[in-house]
Amino acid sequence: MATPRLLEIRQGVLSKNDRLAAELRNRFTDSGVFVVNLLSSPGAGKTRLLEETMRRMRQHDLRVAALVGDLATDNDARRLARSGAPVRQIQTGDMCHLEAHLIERYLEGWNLNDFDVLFIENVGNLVCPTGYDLGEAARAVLLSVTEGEDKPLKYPGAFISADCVVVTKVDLAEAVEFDMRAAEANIDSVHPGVPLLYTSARTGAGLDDWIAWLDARRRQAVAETSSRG
Ligand SMILES: Nc1nc2c(ncn2[C@@H]2O[C@H](COP(=O)(O)OP(=O)(O)OP(=O)(O)O)[C@@H](O)[C@H]2O)c(=O)[nH]1
Ligand SMILES: [Mg+2]
Repeated sequence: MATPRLLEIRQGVLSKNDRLAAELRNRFTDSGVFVVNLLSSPGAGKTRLLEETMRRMRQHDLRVAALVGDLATDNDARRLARSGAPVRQIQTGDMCHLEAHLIERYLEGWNLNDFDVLFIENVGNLVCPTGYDLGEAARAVLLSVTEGEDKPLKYPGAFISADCVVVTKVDLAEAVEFDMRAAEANIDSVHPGVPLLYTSARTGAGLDDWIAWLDARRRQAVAETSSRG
């Protein structure tokens, strides 16, 4: 058991973001909301995947909400709000990632008990968001087939931090001569064993598997919380 002095030192070492993220994580756990942070390079298909995911989850009576980060515009929030779910846009100005204090601020006025799942779409960037914990229970990193197979090798940090990797836009794989086996080997070399999912938000391929993965993680989180009493 750590002494109070040791705890003090440990807390001092934690960055401000990490402390705030830990507080958020406790709030999310207490409220029973499962929080997913989505990371990818710009245009990999985060919003399109979320549009489909949120629509389908709502059809299954899951209460979903989303926060979405971009440097400018509220385009993505407007797209996601079409699902009928509560959505808020976070405009970061010149910041290429979301931070825990922004999540805290943009949650104000929402009752977390009203949600089963909260999605956080991070700013499109495979570098900056990686080191910023937002208190999420799961982090999904998207790799679209149009980016090329080598991105996991070039931007390993994001893939190492992932709880799952979603290969998106698989309907375009053949047209862009995407080498799926090479991509899988690259992902596995930076994060051995990470769960891989394959989706096309356009055709609907793989969406059931993705939603089943989310659901399994959510149920696991709920079970862990209730076993802690
Ligand atoms: N063919 C095809 N196009 C897709 C798919 N998913 C997304 N797109 C298209 O790819 C483009 C970018 O998709 P978005 O969902 O806006 O990507 P994003 O990651 O949210 O982009 P940022 O928020 O700007 O980083 C849009 O034109 C989408 O319609 C897919 O599965 N198949
Ligand atoms: Mg987007």
